[in-house]
Parts: sequence; C-alpha cells; structure tokens
Amino acid sequence: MGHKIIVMNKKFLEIADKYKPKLNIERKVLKGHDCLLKENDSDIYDFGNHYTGSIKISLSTKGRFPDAPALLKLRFAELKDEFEEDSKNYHGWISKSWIQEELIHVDYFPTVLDIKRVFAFRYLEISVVGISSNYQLHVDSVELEATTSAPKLEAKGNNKREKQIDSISLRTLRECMQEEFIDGPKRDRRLWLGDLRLEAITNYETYKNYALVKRCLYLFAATATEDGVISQSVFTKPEVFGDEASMFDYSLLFIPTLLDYYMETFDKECANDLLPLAIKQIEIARRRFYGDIINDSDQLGWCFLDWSLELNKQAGAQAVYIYAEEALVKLLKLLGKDYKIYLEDIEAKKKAALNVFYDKKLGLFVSGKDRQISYATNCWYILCDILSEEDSADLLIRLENNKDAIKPVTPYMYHHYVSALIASGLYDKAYDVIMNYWGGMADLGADTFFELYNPQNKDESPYGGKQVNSYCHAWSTTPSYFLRKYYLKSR
Ligand code: RAM
Repeated sequence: MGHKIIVMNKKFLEIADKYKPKLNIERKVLKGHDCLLKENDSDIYDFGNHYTGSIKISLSTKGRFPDAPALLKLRFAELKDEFEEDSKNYHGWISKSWIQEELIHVDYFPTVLDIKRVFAFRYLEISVVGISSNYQLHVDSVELEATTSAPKLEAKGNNKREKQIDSISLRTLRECMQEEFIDGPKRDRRLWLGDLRLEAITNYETYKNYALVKRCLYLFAATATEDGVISQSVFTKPEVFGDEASMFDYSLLFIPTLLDYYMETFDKECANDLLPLAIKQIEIARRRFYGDIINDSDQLGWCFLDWSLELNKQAGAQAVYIYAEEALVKLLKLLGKDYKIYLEDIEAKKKAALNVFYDKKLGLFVSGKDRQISYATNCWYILCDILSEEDSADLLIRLENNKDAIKPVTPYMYHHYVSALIASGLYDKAYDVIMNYWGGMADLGADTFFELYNPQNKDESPYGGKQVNSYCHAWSTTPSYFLRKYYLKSR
C-alpha cells in the first residue's frame, strides 16, 4: 500500500538472476563454557572475527526436573562495547527492530535452538531472564553457519599496520558480499548505489567477483522507474523491489559504476544494455538545473554526499553531475559513440560552477545561499577535474587550514577526501589519512570498518542513537582499494 508501482524490466531481472551467486558456507562450533546459568546470569561467546550468519545453540540442564520454561535473551554484537548499551534507551528515527536481540522461551530440554535469522556479529551474549530455581542451564555448544560470496584472500601490506588495515577492509567487504553487494549485514542489508560503487572498485583490486557487480548493475536497471529514475537502493528479499526514493547523486553514480565495470571487464553486452539508462540519468538530473547552475533544495535527502544535516549540497551536487557526465563521455568514447553534446555540457557546467561557487578570496568552493565551506563540496570539485593537479593541491591545503570547513563524517566522505588528495598528487597526505582515520577504528578493536566514525565524537549516530549504527559497512571498505592500487606496489 502506498508504494509507487515500479514496472520491472523483466529482461534485466532475468540477467540479474542469472548472476546470483551460490554462497560459500563456513561452520564454526564453540564448545559451551564450563558454567551453569541461573536467573540473571549471562555469558558471552566470542567467535574470534566478524561473521554474517545464523546460529544453533545446544542446551541442557543440571539440577532437578525443569518445572518451568527458561526465558533467554540473546544479544549479538559486532563490537564488544555494544553490550554496554541498553536497547531501551534507543529513541532514534529508524526502527529499533534493527537492534540485534531476541527474547526466547525454551520449554523442553535438552534442545537445540535453531535461530534462522541472519545476524552480523562477533560476540553473542546469552542471558537468563527467567528460570525456575529447580534447575540451571548449561550451554553445550554454539554453532555458527556463516555465508559470503567472497573467496578466501590473504591480506597484504609492507608492514604490520598496512596488513592490519588491509585485513579489516577485506573482512568488511567479504561480509557485505552476499547474494548482492549489501551496505551492511546488520543494517540495511540492502543494495545501495553509493555503497556499490565503492564495493565494486575495491572488489576489482581484491576478490574480483565481476559477476556480482554485473548482477547489481542489472538489479538497479531492472528496478528503475518507467521514466528511467534509478532508485537509491534495491531490496531483494522476499523478492526484488526498487526503493521508492532516489537521491540526486546516487542515481548519477550509476554511470561511473558502469564505466568502472566496463573498464575492468570489457563486457560490451552489459555496457550497451545499460548505456541508455546511464544517459537517462544525465537527462533527468539536468531538470534540476536553472541555466547551468543547479537549484538548491531544502528537501531532506535530495542529494546525499555525507551523513551530515548541516551540510549544504547545492555545489557538491553540481560537481557530482559533472563527474558522472565525464564518466559518460569516457564510456561513450570507449563504445565508439558520439559524445560531443555531453562534452559541451560539461564545459558549460564547469564554467558556471567556477563563476558562482568558486570564492576567489577564499580560494575555495562554497555552497548554498550562506556560501558554506565544506570538504564534501571541495573534494567533489577536485574529483570532477575542474582544476589542474597543482591548483587542486593548493586548494586542499587551504581547505585544511580553514577552521569553518565542515569536515567529513562518514567513511564514504573520507573515501572521497582520500581520492581527492590522490588526484592532487598528495600521496603521502592521503596515506596518512588512511592510516589515521581507518587506523583509528582499528585501534578501537574493529574487525570490520564502521558505517560512521567521527574521531571527535565516538558516540555519533545519524539515526538518533548508536544502537542501530552498523559496524561492518560497505562504504568503509576502500583502504584495500587505495593500498593495493596506489601504495603496496610502489613501496
Ligand atoms: C545508510 C545506508 C547506506 C547509505 C545510505 C545513504 O542508511 O546504510 O550505507 O548508502 O545511508
């Protein structure tokens, strides 16, 4: 009810189905601890790394005959610290049903609790909420069945720290590689375009599962609206369904995602199939322009860029548009098609952006009516190739020295900051950001990199409570991409 009916492109859906992977299954059994649990007792099982899967718990009892059921609470955590938070204190704006906990009655013993739901976790806490004084509970074993569509791969690095960061990145991506590239196995467990783009480029440097990228591209194509709008995300369970919402930048990023895939695979059939939709994204995005300048909007989520409510998106959105159109030109060139009109449009949009958004006095790009300065805006202008390498490097130094500049919040935006540093030839600086920012998560004991990490505020959540934050998140996987593509070979 209330859903915008999306006419599925059956041909594209069939192709997506054809490339659905068979998941690799890994089983891990932990022997039960040598203790008996009574009311209010709890015990924690540590699986040693992050896993995505379901569990079976074998239970028996000691003492007299169980004359009442046991009421158990199971909590699953990606980071051990999560156990310090109480789900009752979560009052955020996305559903608390994402919090990984279960309340279960067990009537008869011995038994094997087969919990079919998929969890994302390293730690499992078993607590006894209620039990009769007649008996105590013994956990005989906990069995995990985990899945991924990634093959096994060794971490790389020229020193311990690089290897640690590569290994955490690989684990992050592996956990997010299921039947699609999902954003996070805890939440939203969905294919998101912004995440897919970063997962795909990291995958090309690591697991090289090209079929999975192809499947995801076709899933977006299959669920585009009749007039060609690509959704921000796709649900695939119980069946494929395109999210009703779209975001300006995410829809456009379909184009570089397709280009990257083509440059890796030279899969002409796929490129030709999806090219009309890629072109359509530019046509649709153009409707938001007044002349050669994009209109700003107050509508929440019209364009993403970063998880920051104070961030003005106007100028950054124009830069993403140019970036995507440049990818389209490259793709058209590679496919031997005409690209002239897009090149002209790029020049017009760049010229207008320099006139309106570039503040000569500051030497920085600014956005919105309040002329806001941010990393998001400036990094995207560097990425859309508007300045020379030298000027880009100078701009980034000015940005760093500007106290008012809004800093990145998510690893997604940090990815673009690092990319901008590399595009400006600032390799050492980019390396330091990787080591310090993602390294900061590693120092907090991360097995996988987080959805959100703000070194200045460890409790930050875009959702009004960090109980729903995800600590294994696709867009955080790119250190492996950077290290393997730019650093490990040359050092
Ligand atoms: C989060 C999702 C996803 C991201 C969107 C914009 O809620 O988990 O990672 O792409 O926001």
